[in-house]
Amino acid sequence: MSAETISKNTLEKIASAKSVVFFTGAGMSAESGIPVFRGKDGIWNKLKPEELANFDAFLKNPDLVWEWYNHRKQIIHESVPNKGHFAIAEFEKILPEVTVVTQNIDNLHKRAGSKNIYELHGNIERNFCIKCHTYYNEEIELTDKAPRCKCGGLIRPDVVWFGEYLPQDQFIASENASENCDVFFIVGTSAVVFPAASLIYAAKEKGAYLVEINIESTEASRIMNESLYGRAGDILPKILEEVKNKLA
Ligand code: BJW
Repeated sequence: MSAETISKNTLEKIASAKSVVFFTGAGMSAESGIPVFRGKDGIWNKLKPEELANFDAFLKNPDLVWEWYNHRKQIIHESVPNKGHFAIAEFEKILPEVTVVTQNIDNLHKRAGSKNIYELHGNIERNFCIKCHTYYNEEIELTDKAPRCKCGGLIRPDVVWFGEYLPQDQFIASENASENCDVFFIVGTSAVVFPAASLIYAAKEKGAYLVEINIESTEASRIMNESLYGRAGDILPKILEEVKNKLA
């Protein structure tokens, strides 16, 4: 269905929901100028994930991986939340319980004002030493070379690379929210990376109403109750407006 027509049933489900989850991916931040991973303009078309987004790649070439994260950190620092992020933050004010479960590492939900956020793939603002696990946050300078900890160990960004476990507290809390929500939004994700994408199926299994917002269909589209095709920054404010009218 196009963004112009959000079904009456979907609006009613949202307006009467006790608990809503927004599960978000890179497409959520695309309109903020942060590139997505897959698809025609995706990062992985030009760069190989196996050379950059795994621990062995970091050990083999720490400076290259560090430089790539610095570059992305700069893009993220210069970006601001878009209308979609703000709409989700606003939903928190009008619905009883809203949880954001994000695969993004960019902090934009927080900067838009969302409070109840779980980060499945870490956060680019944090860094830690791979040897002694000391955390370094704002103190890290954006240098070309991978910095070293006082103990001599390499410092890496606190993000989840392929083959690494997700932060268990964030994943368990996300699973709990997904299994207990009435409406589960899937926004701007290709839904191909696991275990994050398993939350979509967990929510479905427990009877949540599933609404997808994406510019194109995804791996998970076939199990949606409603798919809204268009930009998250256009569709989310429209849904917010219509839900507000319904609740007024
Ligand atoms: C818009 C829009 C707009 C655009 N509006 N929409 C086979 C081989 C090897 C591994 C595996 C395998 N099978 C399964 C695995 C496991 C692997 C995995 O899932 N791989 C698959 C890709 C095959 N998973 C893992 O390794 C995970 N860990 C794990 O499984 O641990 C257990 C384990 C431990 C030890 C040994 C073995 C297993 C970890 C996954 C970590 C993912 N990390 C990354 C990088 C994070 C740091 C960084 O940013 O650099 O996370 S990869 C990347 O993908 C990033 C994202 O969070 C994640 C998901 O991508 P996302 O968000 O969906 O973005 P895109 O680009 O894919 O999609 C964007 C969407 O937006 C598109 O649909 C567009 O259409 C849409 N869009 N503009 C609305 N304006």
